[in-house]
Amino acid sequence: MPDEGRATVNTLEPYFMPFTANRQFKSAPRIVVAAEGMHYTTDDGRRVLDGSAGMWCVNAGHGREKIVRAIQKQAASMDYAPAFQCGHPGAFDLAARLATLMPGDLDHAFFCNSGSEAVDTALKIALAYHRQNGEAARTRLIGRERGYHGVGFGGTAVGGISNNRKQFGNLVSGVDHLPHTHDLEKMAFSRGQPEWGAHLADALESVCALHDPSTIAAVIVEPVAGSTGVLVPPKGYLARIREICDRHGILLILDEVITGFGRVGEAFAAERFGIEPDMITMAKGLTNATVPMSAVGVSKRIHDTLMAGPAGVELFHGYTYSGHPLACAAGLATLEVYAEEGLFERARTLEPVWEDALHSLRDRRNVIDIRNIGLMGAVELAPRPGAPGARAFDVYLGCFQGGLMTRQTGDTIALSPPLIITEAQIGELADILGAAIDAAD
Ligand code: PXG
Repeated sequence: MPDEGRATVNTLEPYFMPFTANRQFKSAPRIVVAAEGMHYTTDDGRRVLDGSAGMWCVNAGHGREKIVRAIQKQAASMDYAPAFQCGHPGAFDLAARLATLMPGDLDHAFFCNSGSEAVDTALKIALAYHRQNGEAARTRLIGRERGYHGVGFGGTAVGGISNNRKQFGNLVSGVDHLPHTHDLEKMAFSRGQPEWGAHLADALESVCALHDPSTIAAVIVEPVAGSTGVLVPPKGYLARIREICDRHGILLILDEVITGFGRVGEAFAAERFGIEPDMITMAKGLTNATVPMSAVGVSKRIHDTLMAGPAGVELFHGYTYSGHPLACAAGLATLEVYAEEGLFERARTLEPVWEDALHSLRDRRNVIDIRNIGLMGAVELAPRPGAPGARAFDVYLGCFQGGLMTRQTGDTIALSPPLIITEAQIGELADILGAAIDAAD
């Protein structure tokens, strides 16, 4: 093992860990110290197969030399450039590159640093767009139950995961939610998109009728709801959401923080599902998670509307680190790796193998659903009576001990390996997961 893999932790206490049971973790920590290709190395020298691409973000696998070198070169030549009233080539180049990848008339990119920032930015752009159009009453934002849109005020408010909301009260007024699309009775063990459920999109018509569409600025949904446990959209559902938005002048924001960059076999899920959003939020795979970066893809129509405003700054919004030079260098190199290695296509090619491997776990104890699309998947377990999430957490721990990194959300184990995974590694992943499910009572 290289020297840098021998890092140790001297004290655990001062680090207040995010989305983690701090007390539980610190009583039995899981520390990783190195990563290469499809594997992490733990502090006790074990190799762990990465079944979750970090947290849905390391799409090209770990330690990619081209990306590492691009970051090193950029850090050595210009570490930082002011983001406001000043530019550097990387930001323009990366925006131009993204414009060629994005669907429909999305042809501009606004850079931020996290998915949460991208979501809050997109929501603010929606408000600014309507105001500029003379429709200042359009302030209502519509999310969906079980949606995850990060942890900013806007993203938490439109998000629909109860645990993420209940500590914080009412964050933003004028928010409503569509119903989620998951129904175990109607769609358990669907392979790919469920046949049932397109009509659930009609709830948006009811929301429009309730509030009057002239008060609604935007609808934001994940094409495939990731964090909540991989809810694949029913066939026809997203197209119906698009139609209803169009009918009422409502902007449609697709949150592709997880689904972007090949996760479902195309640059963006919008393409896979055949719909054209007005904005796309993206992050994670944009830089292969090497340097924090996110972006909002903005349509020509929205951009042109804002550019037609009064002279001067068109959008009073931005971050010190918008378009950070290191992130741009990482992003450009990452997009080259995806293209050179055909990783988006690879996800599509591997999808049937992935699907079969996951669904082979169908008859294991306590498995009540398996869902998949692209190289995303989830195995849902029956909750232990009176202890929601406990069984899946034991499976998560069992996988980690058995040499597999997964994500646990509620009673679901979620999976999203790097797109470089081999067929043999898909088999290995299913074996370790199956054994962990068997071992959990
Ligand atoms: N939108 C979506 C759809 C996301 O999945 C965010 C926004 C926020 O991104 P940031 O970069 O602010 O975290 C996300 C993030 C998990 C998990 O395992 C998912 C996310 C983050 C961490 C863990 O479910 N998604």
